[in-house]
Amino acid sequence: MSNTYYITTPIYYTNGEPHLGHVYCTVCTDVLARFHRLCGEDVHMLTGTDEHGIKMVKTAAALNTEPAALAHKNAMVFRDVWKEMGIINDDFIRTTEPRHKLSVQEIIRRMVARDDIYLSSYEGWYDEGQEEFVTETEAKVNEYKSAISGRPLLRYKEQSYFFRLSKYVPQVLKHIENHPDFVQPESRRNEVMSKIKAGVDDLSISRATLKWGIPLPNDPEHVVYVWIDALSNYITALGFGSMDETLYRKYWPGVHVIGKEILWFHCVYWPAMLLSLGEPLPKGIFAHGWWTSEGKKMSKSMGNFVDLERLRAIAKAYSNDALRYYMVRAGNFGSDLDWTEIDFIKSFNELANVLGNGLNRTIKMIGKYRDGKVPLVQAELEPIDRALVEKMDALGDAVRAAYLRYDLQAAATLPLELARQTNGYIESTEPFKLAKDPAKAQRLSTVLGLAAEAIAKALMALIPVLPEKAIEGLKQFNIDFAGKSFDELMNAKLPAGHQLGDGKPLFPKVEPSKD
Ligand code: ME8
Repeated sequence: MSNTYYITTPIYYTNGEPHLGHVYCTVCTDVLARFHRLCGEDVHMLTGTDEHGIKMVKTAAALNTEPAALAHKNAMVFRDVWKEMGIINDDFIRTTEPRHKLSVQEIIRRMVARDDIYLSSYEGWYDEGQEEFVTETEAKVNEYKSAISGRPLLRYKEQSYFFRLSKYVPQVLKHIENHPDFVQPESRRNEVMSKIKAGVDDLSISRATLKWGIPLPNDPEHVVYVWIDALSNYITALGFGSMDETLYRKYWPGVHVIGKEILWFHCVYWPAMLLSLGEPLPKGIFAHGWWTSEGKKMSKSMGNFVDLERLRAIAKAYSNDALRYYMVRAGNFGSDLDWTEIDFIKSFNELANVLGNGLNRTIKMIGKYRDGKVPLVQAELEPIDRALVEKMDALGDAVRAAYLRYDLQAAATLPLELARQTNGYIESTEPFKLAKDPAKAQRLSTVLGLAAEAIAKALMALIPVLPEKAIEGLKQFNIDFAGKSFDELMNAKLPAGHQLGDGKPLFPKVEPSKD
């Protein structure tokens, strides 16, 4: 079985800077990538920027600049912010790069050679915010406004090349039906299937009235429709259609993590394009939900927009990992979510009081009562010990299963539950009292040994979600995690006599900011 794992985010539009939605999607993708990396898989994670299309042209004009300049400026912000936030993307693709453009042209050439592209004319509705053609029925339902932004749809009438989408749609539908995991969550899969069954026309894939895009190889007066250009990124970044297809051969097919509003493009257009090319379909497409902020749609005019500046300030004050944890735990991966300042603070306090405190008191007590050396757990266990052991022994499998079903929320909260149980265990077993009675020395060793092991397990299981803090915590345990797989870590025992490092608060208290 292949040991590779290819995972992608959408490539984001460069008409603005990254915001909460972009950061959320990239963080979740990074969490999944880190988990698979930790399992020893050869992971390749891709993100990047989608720089063409009418939206870019219009935004640039409004800002009195050129699309290329605007794209470059924002692409650099996206690229740098992922570094700043500790995202490990193996590549960053920009649709204005020659490697992408050449490969897209090759893709079109192959589709033309298959007779899957023909010249005709398009007359219909277009949602410029979404860069999406909208059918008359959908347009009417939404009163000729965008279903996403609410802005009026535009009427387009122009000559255009078309892709024979309808030819491939039955095959796409069959694939979705035969592969229940292809589109997740299930509610989204059902949504796509019913929309397909309602009928799908061929797709206009070129624009003659737009200059900002990739020229069609067979007719350079036209540029490639931005979604055909953008979707191709998942394989152009791997060198598809170039002189060197090594990465493509190695990593494709992959898993696409996207937001629910771009499901249709990924589940219908993209598989149909791949079928036309005779290439394998993606392994899976996972659509996550949308964020609102303080109960309302995020909007700059409403003042509830969670922009980059806000996210940076939070990460600076509370750490990148506190932000990651909040986002992953805020709701089920796949459901809509709501950002609130109060919930963020609650989630930070959970990290500090449950995980940080569990770690700190364990290290401190072992320092105080056992010279910082992990004590020997006695063979004879009491029911309360056994309950803790059961929980820690089950953690690895439970977390793995959660990741494999894309349940990132459970993957993040299960280790916290173990830490919570450990705190309760310490409170019930009262090691500070045991320490006063020399006859209870062995009991104290068991309690401290088990508490240490449980907290260490919780930290190990949290590495994908809290890459900085989990490792900082493991360093306090003096555990060398480098090169160890998830299974090895989850099965590791802290040997008696193992010398712990110094304890210090993992999530220090943050003074409320004055502004
Ligand atoms: O659609 N809540 O780019 P984009 C959650 N270029 N996620 C959100 C969000 C919100 N409020 N807002 C945005 C595009 N996102 C195309 C993609 S891919 C071949 C081309 C996230 O800049 C979510 O993941 O509009 C969504 O799919 C993505 O940002 C869209 O980013």
